[in-house]
Amino acid sequence: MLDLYKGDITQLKVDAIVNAANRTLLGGGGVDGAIHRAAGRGLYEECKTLGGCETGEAKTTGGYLLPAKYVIHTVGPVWRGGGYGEKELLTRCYLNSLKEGISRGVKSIAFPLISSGAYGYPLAEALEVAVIALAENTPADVSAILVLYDEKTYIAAQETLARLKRE
Ligand code: AR6
Repeated sequence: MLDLYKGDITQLKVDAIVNAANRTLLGGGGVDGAIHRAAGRGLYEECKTLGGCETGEAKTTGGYLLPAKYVIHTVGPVWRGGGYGEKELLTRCYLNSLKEGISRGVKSIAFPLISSGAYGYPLAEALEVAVIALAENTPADVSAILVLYDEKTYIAAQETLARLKRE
C-alpha cells in the first residue's frame, strides 16, 4: 500500500522514517538535518558507530526523540545527467530501505523524495522512481508513505501516481 503525505517527515508517528543521508551518515542539510535536529544527540552518537553507508544501501538506527521508532538511513545518488546508473541506485535506496524495515517488523514506513534536493535528481524522474519502487514492492500488510515537503511536489506526486495507475 502506498499513500502520499504533504509535510514534515519528522512529525510522523510511524514505525520508521527513511533519511536521505550522505555516505558519512553524520548529518547534513535538508531532510537529514531536520531528522538529526528532531531526534537529538543520541541519533548522531549511534550514526558514528555505523561506519558510513554506500550509495543505494540502507542502515537502521533508533528514532530517539522522534515519534518514529526507527530511522532507516539511505544514500541516494547524486544526479550526473542520468547516464551513471542513477535510476538503478535510486531504486535500490527504496528497496533496501523497505527490506531494512520489513526485517524489523515495521508496518508503517515513511520516505522522503530521496535525491531530489541537494543531490539534484530531476523532480519528475525522482517521483517516478519512488512511486514505482514503492507501489510494486511494498507488502500488502505494510503501509508505505511518500512524504512530499511542499505543495508543488505533492501535486506532482499525485499526478504521477494517478498516471501510473492508468498505465
Ligand atoms: N520532511 C520531508 N521532506 C523534506 C524535509 C522534511 N523535513 N526537508 C526537506 N525535504 P534533500 P537529497 C525534502 O536535499 O537530495 C543532505 O545534506 C526536500 O524538499 O534533503 O537526497 C544530506 O546529508 C527534497 O524534496 O536530500 C546529503 O548530503 C527531499 O526532501 C544530501 O543532502 C530530499 O532533499 C542528500 O540530498
